[in-house]
Amino acid sequence: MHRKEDARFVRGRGTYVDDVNLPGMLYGAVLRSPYAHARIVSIDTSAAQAHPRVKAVITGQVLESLKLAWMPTLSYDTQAVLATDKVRFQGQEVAFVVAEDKYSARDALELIDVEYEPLPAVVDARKALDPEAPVIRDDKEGKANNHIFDWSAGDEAATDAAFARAEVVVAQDVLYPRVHPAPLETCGAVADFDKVTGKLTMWCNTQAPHAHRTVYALVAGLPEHKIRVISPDIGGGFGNKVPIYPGYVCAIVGSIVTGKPVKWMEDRSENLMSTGFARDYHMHGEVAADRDGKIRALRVKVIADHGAFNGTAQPTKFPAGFFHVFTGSYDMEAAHCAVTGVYTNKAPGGVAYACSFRITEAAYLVERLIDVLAYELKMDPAQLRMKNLLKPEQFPYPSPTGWEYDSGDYPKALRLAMDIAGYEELRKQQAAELQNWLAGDHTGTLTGIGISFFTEAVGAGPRKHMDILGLGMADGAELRVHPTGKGVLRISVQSQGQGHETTYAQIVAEELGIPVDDIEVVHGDTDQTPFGLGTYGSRSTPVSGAATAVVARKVRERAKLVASAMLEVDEGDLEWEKGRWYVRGDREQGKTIQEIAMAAHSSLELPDGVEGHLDATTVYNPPNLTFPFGAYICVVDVDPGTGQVKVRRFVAVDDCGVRINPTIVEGQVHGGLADGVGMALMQLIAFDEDGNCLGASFMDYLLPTSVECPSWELGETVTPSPHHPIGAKGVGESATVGSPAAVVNAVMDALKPFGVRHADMPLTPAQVWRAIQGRPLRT
Ligand code: MCN
Ligand code: CUN
Repeated sequence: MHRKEDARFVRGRGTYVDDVNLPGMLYGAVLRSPYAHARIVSIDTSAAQAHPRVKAVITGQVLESLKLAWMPTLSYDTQAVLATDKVRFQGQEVAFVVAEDKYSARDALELIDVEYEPLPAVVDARKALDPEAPVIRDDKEGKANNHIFDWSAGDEAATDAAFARAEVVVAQDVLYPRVHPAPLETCGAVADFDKVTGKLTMWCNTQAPHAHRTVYALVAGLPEHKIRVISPDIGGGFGNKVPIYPGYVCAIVGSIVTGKPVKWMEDRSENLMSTGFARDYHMHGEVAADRDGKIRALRVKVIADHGAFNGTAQPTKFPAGFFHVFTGSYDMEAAHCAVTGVYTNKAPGGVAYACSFRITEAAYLVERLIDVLAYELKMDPAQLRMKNLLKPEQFPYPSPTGWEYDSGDYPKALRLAMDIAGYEELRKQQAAELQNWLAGDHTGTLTGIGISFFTEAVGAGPRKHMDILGLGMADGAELRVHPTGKGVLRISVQSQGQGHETTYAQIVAEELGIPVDDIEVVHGDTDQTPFGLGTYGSRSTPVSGAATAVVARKVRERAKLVASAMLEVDEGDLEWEKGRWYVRGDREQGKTIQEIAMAAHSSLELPDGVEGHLDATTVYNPPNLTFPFGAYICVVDVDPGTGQVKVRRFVAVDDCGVRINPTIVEGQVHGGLADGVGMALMQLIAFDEDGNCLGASFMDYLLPTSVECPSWELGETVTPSPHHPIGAKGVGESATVGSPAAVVNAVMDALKPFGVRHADMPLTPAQVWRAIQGRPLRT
């Protein structure tokens, strides 16, 4: 089925935040710090105030008087809305100008005179805890270093014992560098505070409207029922639109101060420089194994760069997100990871870009380690994986770090990917090609074949274990069937391009037999939808998708009672088939869901205790996460002369359980694969030693295009989730989680004859070329 929402998108009729224009609306612009670390000596706003079209200039000092200079982050830290004492990263918000048009607002920024006293910056996370490192967060009482948290998972003693016994131990430092989700639409908001009603309406492209509303209520002290957050069409989120940014708060304050609606939209550089980035994990991984390749244990130490404010969004109990699924898809005795989070003079964030709460980092690490082990043991990486993959009969599988994988058939997925790729044949071609190279024919490129196998944990989450800022992660859903049999579904999650208006209508259609075009999905408006924590961590299908199936089943049960009154039979005598209840043994005697809907609203006398109308509500608290998985194979051509990498082929076999809309799933996978190729080969938010951001435009921060992407070759297996009402697992981040390792493994495979075991992403031509310099080709 085609996506319903595309009817407006392909006609250019979507409504994005920047399309919201209110009468009398003013425009805001943010003055940002040119320094990564500096003390603010003074701020003179008088010239800006005097600009004829400027309506307000807000500084940290103004906010301080309103007790709004600092706001809580989603990780129980604090973040400056506008800097008061110091600036702590380049691009940090220093002042906010509100003017009659956006050009005047920008012009007025240049009239603000800020005197800074530059301080040394902490750029390398691995040096953040050095005793001589400047202290970034001296706003926190008694804080004398840049330490945020230490967190660990797994059994350390058992892991150490397994390492002590091991025949083979290999270690590898692996960096997952800082990247940025870079959605095409940048972040923005229109805040409209009505002084008469005391109601704040906030149009803003957030992925989590309800969570934002609650946080605004807590921060600004506004009553929650007087806040309406509307998240209209969104041009891509990828996790970038989960946090609350200072710009949003400034827009709200601007509206309160001026009494007019205030619009704030970032430009591209502001988005890349100051909003939620992703990754920045410095990982040291070790694997213990037998000489025949049987893995015994994994041990990992991580330094996590969280930037200047700990603004990541992850369930409270898990400061490193779900990184502790780093044992991946493999069977082993023991595992342990220790993660240390540190402050640096960089933009805050850390959990974004289809991260699955840090599973991207975890999957990349373990898949690199497996290849490093294969390199040392001189084993084929596919064989090594097959030897260690979990077996179907091990599910539900309790992992050494505390997860319970719900279902899977891993060897089948890997075998299918190998068959689609023609793996054995590829290896033969590669060997022949290498012989030519060794014989002196250096005219062509070198083939590399890379495999990755990933397991994700998505659908946060069981309320018992998971909350964000104390808010449990259950999702509400409401379904109302009108008298004529048309339905409205209201859900708490919000689409940034994933096609929710289609897929959730499909779930209702499947459960009730109402045509999919007769169901409207309402989302993204806190006044119109039930509470829920929003879209991220591929949780919509596992949580809100389940809520949708459950609420539709409740309506079906209600319809049964109405049908029993209509047919004058006992409800126990009714059978369901898609779209109607009928009398068991007499198929002719039945009522369609549309007939039942009309009757439910009519004068028909209903049995005692049965309410009229046809609707239901539910709150779904998932019993467990869902564990999608996949097997990816990438084939690259590497030119040793230039370091250029071309992705020749990419095979992706995904298993996300039952697929609601196969086309949308394929689209999700295509997008994620492009993301993975981009991260592996070209994307990087880099900094110089003073903390200047070097990646703040699309000239420097390279996104992949169709030119760099091959024609994806997809395959699928279907292992339903046993605990999800329709057996579906999330898929929105799978390909981004799984694909970088396949690309990097492929490039390393091509470089193996040069004796190269590992090089860090992004594998730009320069990075690849450097890795092989001074290394003669050998077998
Ligand atoms: N789906 C399906 N069958 C399944 C699983 C999913 O048909 N078994 C469909 C779903 O119904 C939904 C889509 O696939 O329409 C993605 O579902 P899901 O995996 O539940 O992920 P979410 O809807 O929660 O989306 C979030 C996820 C995340 S966290 C990021 S980051 C990301 C991603 O989605 N950001 C995206 N994909 C994106 N796609 C677009 N176009 N834009 C983004 O910003
Ligand atoms: Cu981590 S990026 Mo998605 O969960 O919105």
